[in-house]
Amino acid sequence: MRKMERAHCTSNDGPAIAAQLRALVGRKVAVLGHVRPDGDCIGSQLAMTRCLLALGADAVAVNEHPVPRNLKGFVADTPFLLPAEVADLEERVIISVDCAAEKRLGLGPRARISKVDMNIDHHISNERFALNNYIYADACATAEVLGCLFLDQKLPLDKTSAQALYVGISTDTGQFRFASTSARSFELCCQLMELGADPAVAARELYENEPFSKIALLRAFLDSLRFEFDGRFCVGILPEEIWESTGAEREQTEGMVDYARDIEGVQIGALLEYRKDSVKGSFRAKDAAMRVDLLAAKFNGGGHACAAGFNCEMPPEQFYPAMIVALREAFESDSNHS
Ligand SMILES: [Mn+2]
Repeated sequence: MRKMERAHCTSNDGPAIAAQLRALVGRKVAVLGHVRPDGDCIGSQLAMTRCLLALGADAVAVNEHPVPRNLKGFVADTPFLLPAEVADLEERVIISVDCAAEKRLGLGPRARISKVDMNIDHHISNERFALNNYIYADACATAEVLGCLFLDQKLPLDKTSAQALYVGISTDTGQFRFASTSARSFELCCQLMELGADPAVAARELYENEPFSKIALLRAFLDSLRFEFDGRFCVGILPEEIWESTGAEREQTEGMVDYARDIEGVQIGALLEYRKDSVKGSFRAKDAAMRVDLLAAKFNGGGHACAAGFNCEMPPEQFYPAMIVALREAFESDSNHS
């Protein structure tokens, strides 16, 4: 295996991390991710678990929630288990990947573990809840951290892991579009391809295998789009009855809000899920200056400057006017600054 040519996040810590992983030979290990796992979480858990198995550890990947349907095809023979399926979770060395806060490990795993031994992540907000914390906010994905580490330290990285790490990087960078995408990300993906990663196969699994219920949900969302503030804000609304009429699952709203944000002239896009007495939603901005995290915070939510979500105990007919008031403040302070 080639070494990475470019200096990167784990250049300094790599030998120490590798030594800790190699010392797990013969030990029982659980590799945890975060609740509602995404491509980077599953890809990172998968590669870490397979690496440890190849080193001779008894490793399993454990998640509060099952592997999402569009990621199942990448798992192959990797042991992904729910907490209830791991009788000896209490006895295992715990490694968490891609998880920014201890509570994001989920109630199931947290009820069974007393400490986290190693925490590897790329979220700047990581709460450093483990005994050993390796956080690299300059990496586009946890999969990038692990890919660089495994290649540099000559740790086991098979074809299944190469594909899963590629999936983690391509999904966490919005298919190599976000500002976090670096020359190093591409250099790593080049090496992952040499190890057997296949972007076309990955894309087919990820994006070209959608259940029709998801497209029906998207159609309803697009039909509902409306504009406020002279086209600077675009919002789509999913009513409570939509789940029954389309047969869609709630997790299938993933990525839908982007359609509202992506429209020419729109600065903030939103997706609202109306329930009887509450509203769940997400905001997306093109520019971090819009600070949609502060907007979401007004409705019991939070997140990043460009991407935030909330779950607000307020009936929809009260919520909408309250949201308009909050947006007016956001847009007014934006025009003052520009
Ligand atoms: Mn990630």
